[in-house]
Amino acid sequence: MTPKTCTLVGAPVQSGASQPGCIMGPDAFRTARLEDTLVSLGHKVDDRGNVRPETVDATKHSNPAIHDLSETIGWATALEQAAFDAAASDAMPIFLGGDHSLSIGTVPGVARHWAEKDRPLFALWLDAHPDFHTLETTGSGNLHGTPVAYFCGLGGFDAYPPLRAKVDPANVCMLGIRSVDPAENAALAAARVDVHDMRAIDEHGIAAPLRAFLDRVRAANGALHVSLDVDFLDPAIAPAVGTTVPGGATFREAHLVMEMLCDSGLVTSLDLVELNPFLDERGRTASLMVDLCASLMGRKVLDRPTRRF
Ligand code: NNH
Ligand code: MN
Ligand code: MN
Ligand code: MN
Repeated sequence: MTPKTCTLVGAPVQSGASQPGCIMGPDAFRTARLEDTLVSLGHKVDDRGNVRPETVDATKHSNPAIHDLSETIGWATALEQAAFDAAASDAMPIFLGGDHSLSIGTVPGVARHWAEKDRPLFALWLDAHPDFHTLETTGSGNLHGTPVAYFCGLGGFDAYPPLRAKVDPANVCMLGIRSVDPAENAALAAARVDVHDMRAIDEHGIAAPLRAFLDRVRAANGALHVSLDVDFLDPAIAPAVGTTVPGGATFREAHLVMEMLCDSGLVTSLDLVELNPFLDERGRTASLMVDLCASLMGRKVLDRPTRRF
């Protein structure tokens, strides 16, 4: 892989989740030696430290389940700008979460950058959940369940910052899905998002839908943002997440996704989200996430290409 500059942007957001702990995520990724790992693969690393949220006036919403709305908006506003700035060079931004509500800022920020370059942004959502609620439909009120519906430009987000660049829902691919709320199911179908649940992955493997998606990104000369939620992974290998769902991606399925993404050369930015170090076992989840990032950034078993059948 051609050497890159990786821009690390810490986003210790936890207002979008129900339990505290994601605030420690960026420090855990740094402790798990993310920077050294990237350097050992030949990349330069520019760690910009942690973003600080904007202060936002207290905001209320008619949905009584919603909590920490102003704090989450404050993060989204700061992260949209930080993501736009980080994408503005040739560097590859890597956002260190933080719960998944950080993508309310990071994805629109990188989308604004690519819109200026006249390239469509695609998003690969690796998650147990589609995170496709609006402020009206969320029943848990946990705003980490809303980023995709927001950045796809759905209605029902008057309280969030006005979207400056959206992602076409047809350019979103989801893999690993196994927990979908009824309102999300209806909205995903209406928006025609390319969703591959675990049942489809059991049946067809994970490589086929990913290859088809990457072909679409390449054909459109698109940029590609990857959002990796810890709960994409099976909880047996990745316990450090507040919302474990059984039946997730195996160790090899997850690495294969990252290896194929690396070979594609298409990935332009990455979120590493939902790591809750308070729930980890001797750092194994943080280390696995760093190893997956290494596979994405060029770590290989063999240094010559393996024959493809
Ligand atoms: N759909 C559920 C909700 O809105 C779960 C969202 N939780 C996540 N998403 N961890 O990735 O509360
Ligand atoms: Mn998520
Ligand atoms: Mn999830
Ligand atoms: Mn598909």
